Amino acid sequence: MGFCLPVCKILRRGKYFVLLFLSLSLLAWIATFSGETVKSIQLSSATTQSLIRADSLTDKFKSWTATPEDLNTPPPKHECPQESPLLKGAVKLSFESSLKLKDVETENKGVTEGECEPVDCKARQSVAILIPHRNRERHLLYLLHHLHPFLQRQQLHYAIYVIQQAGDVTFNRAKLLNVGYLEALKDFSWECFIFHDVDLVPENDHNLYVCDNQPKHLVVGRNVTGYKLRYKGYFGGVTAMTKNQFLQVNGFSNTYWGWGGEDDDLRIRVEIQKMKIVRPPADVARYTMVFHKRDSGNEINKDRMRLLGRTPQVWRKDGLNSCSYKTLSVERLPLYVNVTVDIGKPQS
Ligand code: UD2
Ligand code: MN
Repeated sequence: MGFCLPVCKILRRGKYFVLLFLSLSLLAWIATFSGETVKSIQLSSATTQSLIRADSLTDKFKSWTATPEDLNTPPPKHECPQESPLLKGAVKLSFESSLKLKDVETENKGVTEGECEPVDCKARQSVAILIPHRNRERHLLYLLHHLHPFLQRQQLHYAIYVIQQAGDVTFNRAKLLNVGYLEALKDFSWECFIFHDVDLVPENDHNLYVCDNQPKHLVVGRNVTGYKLRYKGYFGGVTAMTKNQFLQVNGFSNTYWGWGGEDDDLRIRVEIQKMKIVRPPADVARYTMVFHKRDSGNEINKDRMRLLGRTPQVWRKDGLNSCSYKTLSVERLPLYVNVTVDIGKPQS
């Protein structure tokens, strides 16, 4: 017994310790478990809310994590003035035989892949210039040389498209212009189109390459015709039509192979739609036509009068909506987009 007393005391106290330890563990476990439950309940309701607020949170997050570039983004540009302060009026044109494509590229460093826009204001119109072309390289060079600075002085957003007819089948200016319209719209939603002969160089930058609420004929006079309008309904050389005006007339006819008639056909389409051709004043709508002879492969179209007679009957199904062609290449050169197409051949 003398030995048992202290040992039994320790054992009895130990029992309390064990009990105390067990109850503390139980309390700790209950506390942890209930904490998790509360947390998971809170989380599930928060998930719904966080879904709802996801957008605004993303925005906030973006603003917190904005990079220095974002912060340096310039404010939106103001619209360019109604009349560009850069216009010079009548300019002296030069046609140097020594001119090289490289020179014109160097003079137009602000142009990328034929496209340019004003640096410090927002252009009033986005304009695609469409040039039908085959074997007139020299003329194209002179035109690019004058047209790029001319369009920049007018503070336009513009791009130049050259549509090359592949092969040596008879030339079809009108169909190439339809192709140009369709191809250019794949790049950008141009609101205005200028259909432009390769050999006509504008002499006065007040002749604005923008569209009006009516189709516009820009060539009142040429050096070769004593700067006189050829005839009242004349609609050849350079014309400006909005995307919708051109769509409304179903574009050009595709059936004029060889020289002549296609410009009058377009005028008939415009008249059928009750639109009225407008022209800038004669003293600004002046052009120099680079001298040329009739090209081989573009002989006079003897069928043109017959074709013009049936325009009112066929315009709905002959035009943009029936223009079939095969694009052979689209080259994005520094000064223009070069679209080479196979447009087929006349149907005999
Ligand atoms: C007039 C019209 C033109 C068109 C043509 C009849 C004017 C100022 N122009 O031009 O718009 O109606 O008669 O089709 O009235 N081309 C080539 N390679 C060729 C053939 C033609 O690139 O082998 C292109 C080039 O863009 C040229 C245009 O087609 O400027 C019109 O051909 P043109 O210059 O031989 O005809 P032209 O001066 O009588
Ligand atoms: Mn010509």
